[in-house]
Amino acid sequence: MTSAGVPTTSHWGAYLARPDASADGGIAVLPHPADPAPSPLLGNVAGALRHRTRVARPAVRRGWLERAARGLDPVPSDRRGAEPFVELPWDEALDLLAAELTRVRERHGNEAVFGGSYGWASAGRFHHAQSQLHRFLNLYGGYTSSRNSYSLATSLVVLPHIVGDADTVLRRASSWPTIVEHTELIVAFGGIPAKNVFVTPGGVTRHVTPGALDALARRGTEVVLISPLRADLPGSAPATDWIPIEPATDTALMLALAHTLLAENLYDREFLERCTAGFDVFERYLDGRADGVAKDAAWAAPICGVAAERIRALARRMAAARTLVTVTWSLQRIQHGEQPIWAGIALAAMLGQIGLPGGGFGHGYGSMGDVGDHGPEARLPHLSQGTNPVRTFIPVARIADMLLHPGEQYDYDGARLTYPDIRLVYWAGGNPFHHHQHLARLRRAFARTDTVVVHEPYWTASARHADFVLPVTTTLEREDLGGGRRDTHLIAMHRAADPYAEARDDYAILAGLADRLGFGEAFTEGRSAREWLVHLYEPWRPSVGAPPFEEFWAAGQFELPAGPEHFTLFEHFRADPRGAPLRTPSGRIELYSPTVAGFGYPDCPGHPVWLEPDEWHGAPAARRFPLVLIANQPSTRLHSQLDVGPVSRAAKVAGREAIRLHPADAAARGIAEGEVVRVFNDRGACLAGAVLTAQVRPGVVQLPTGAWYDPLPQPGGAEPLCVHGNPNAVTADLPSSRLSQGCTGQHALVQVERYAGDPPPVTVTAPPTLLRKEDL
Ligand SMILES: Nc1nc2c(c(=O)[nH]1)N[C@H]1C(S)=C(S)[C@@H](COP(=O)(O)OP(=O)(O)OC[C@H]3O[C@@H](n4cnc5c(=O)[nH]c(N)nc54)[C@H](O)[C@@H]3O)O[C@H]1N2
Ligand SMILES: Nc1nc2c(c(=O)[nH]1)N[C@H]1C(S)=C(S)[C@@H](COP(=O)(O)OP(=O)(O)OC[C@H]3O[C@@H](n4cnc5c(=O)[nH]c(N)nc54)[C@H](O)[C@@H]3O)O[C@H]1N2
Ligand SMILES: [Mo]
Repeated sequence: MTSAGVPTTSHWGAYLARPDASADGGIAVLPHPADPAPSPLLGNVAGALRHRTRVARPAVRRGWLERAARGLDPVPSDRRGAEPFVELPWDEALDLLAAELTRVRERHGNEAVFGGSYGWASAGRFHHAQSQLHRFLNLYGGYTSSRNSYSLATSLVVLPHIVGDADTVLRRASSWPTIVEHTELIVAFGGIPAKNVFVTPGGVTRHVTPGALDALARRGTEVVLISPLRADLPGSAPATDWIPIEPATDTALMLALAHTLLAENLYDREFLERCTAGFDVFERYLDGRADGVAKDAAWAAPICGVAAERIRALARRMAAARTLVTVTWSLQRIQHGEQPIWAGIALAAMLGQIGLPGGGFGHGYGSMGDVGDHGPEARLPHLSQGTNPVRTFIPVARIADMLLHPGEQYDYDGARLTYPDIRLVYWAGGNPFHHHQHLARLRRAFARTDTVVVHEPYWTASARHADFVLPVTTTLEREDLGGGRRDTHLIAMHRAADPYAEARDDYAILAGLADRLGFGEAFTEGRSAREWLVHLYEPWRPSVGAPPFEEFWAAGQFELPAGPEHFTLFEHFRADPRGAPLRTPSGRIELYSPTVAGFGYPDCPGHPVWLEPDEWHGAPAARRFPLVLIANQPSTRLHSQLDVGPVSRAAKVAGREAIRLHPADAAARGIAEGEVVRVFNDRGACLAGAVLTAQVRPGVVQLPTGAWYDPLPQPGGAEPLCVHGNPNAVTADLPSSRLSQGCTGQHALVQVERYAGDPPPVTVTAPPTLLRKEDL
């Protein structure tokens, strides 16, 4: 602990907080002294802590409460998100909710409760909202859950078929020090976006990627940036080449690079024979024997907007150097997102450098802070969630399909699943009205259920679309143990501020419900939150040689034992593919998977292929909606978190989220810098503030995710207009494929026009209308 403040952590890094009456929010925020590259996102914390959009008291949607007052059961309602809320004392709200949980379980069974509750919540090992909720719902008798993430669903499903598991690729990625030392050429599909690397689930104390990018620049390592956006590689990096590829066409480019290696005999046949399976099938597709079309550079050039000679030259450079092929996570967050992952691995396999220091394949450098980090791989203390007696689950991004189509069947990774009939949706620590696609459709989906419960510190769009909104504390208002993947420290998260208004910890809220439902003792095990911290810490500490709890707490942190600095993905497998096989059926890298082929999915055959998506320049819809929108991660916040914070607010243009467009596209539409524009397609529309830059490919516009959704009803049954700039107003709710059913929110076809007249005001920066019971 230092006099500078008390230690705490966040998904964007550890920091110190000090009460300071003169500062915004009454708190001063300082970077952790051990962090060489603190996140700019720290600047959102103080100004958001006491923002007027904090939820002050439990609140229930008026229409829901009125039925309850008349002794009627709740029913589906499209008034969700349109009605005022009534504030209630905690006891009344919890009594009502406990009764509703009992009704749903008795009438419809546990499967009717959707408790997937996807989302990032906050750092902290004990107060982790999803863990708390899942533990609660398991004791309640179970719930329909969700599987995988919006981040990575497609990779999580396809990687096991290609290389045996996803974890190795994600958690044992070649370390930055090894790359800095050995790599001569990085071919970065999606770039290495520096804006993203401050974030790691659970937080880190020492951010390593910014320093690694500087070191690459000093060494003069060549980096080829393949992205529609120049900003995906920091200016300091020696990007010998910016290849502003057409969005969604990376697979075609990868195939053409692979074809060039094949045609010019620049590939490593010995590696392919020793370490991969199915190259012969892939080869027949590449050279055109399979379908009559050679996937050569001339074929790819018009698809991906890169000249054929440039493709061939790049392939030759790759074969002549120690080359690392990296693919960001964004590339799999589109339709057929399996293909750039599979094709990227096939390309790296043909180069024959997988498992060699500085060579091979990487997934997520610049997507998440821990990819390439060589911090300790310690197992951190964690709260047991128990087991869920209900087996029903959905792939996470199928939420709206589930709510709209109960009883319908669908495919998933070789299985045939059925959507359950959900009557109650329970969310703690996520913002579906930020993270899901086609939000107007999600509104209709939420309208189909009886009751929606949301725990939130803030009046987010998801809170506004709920029936029960229960105010929760933020990390600064409670005590916890903090640490993330590859973190160097376990942080003693001290309380730095009193809970806002009547906010309670998720734990306390669920304990109150558990009491009413008769399993209070099983849920709390009789422990206070502080007692839980000791309970989680003490049995864990011998594994890392940490001191007793009181000592750790007073010190404010514990530095975990360091691990090796240098390691290379798949080094052991490469050295001895028989002795250290992969967990694929063949034990090798499967460039053709008989398992996937056996599923018979046209949208994900058994080897990497080029498949046209719906949302790209070549689609029929592009005639009406000619711009490809990239809806990527915001540089000014984590998703939708703290959108009301100063760093996020400062980047708004005309009060809306900034959309970047090429000056030529703007000129063609009469749009000037700083003007409000309307971004639209058949699925909806949003407003945004125009920023003109030649650093985006013409025909491409970029609007990051996370502006709080602010839907304004439109006349004539049109979809609502989000006046604030949430791109999920226009994205499509389409799965990546039948194999993985992943999120495809990264791309959407849109048109953009100048907004004529006075743009309607943003309303989400103030709370919704709140009534008292006496007002009813
Ligand atoms: N179009 C498009 N959409 C996307 C993406 C994309 O690329 N394009 N990316 C997707 C990705 S990768 C992701 S991971 C998702 C992210 O989607 P989410 O994880 O849902 O987004 P967050 O804004 O982090 O939501 C977390 C919510 O938890 C609340 N919260 C914080 N701490 C606590 C707590 O202690 N208790 C409780 N109860 N609540 C808390 C926050 O206020 C916030 O509202 O978005 C996805 N959506
Ligand atoms: N500041 C900040 N950092 C974050 C997050 C955040 O919300 N804020 N979220 C975190 C989370 S949960 C996740 S999952 C990761 C996500 O990590 P990613 O999914 O990798 O991140 P994105 O920013 O969505 O996309 C990275 C880049 O890919 C490029 N790109 C998009 N489409 C294409 C394409 O078709 N071809 C090529 N070649 N490039 C393309 C875009 O220009 C974009 O900037 O980020 C994490 N980091
Ligand atoms: Mo994510």
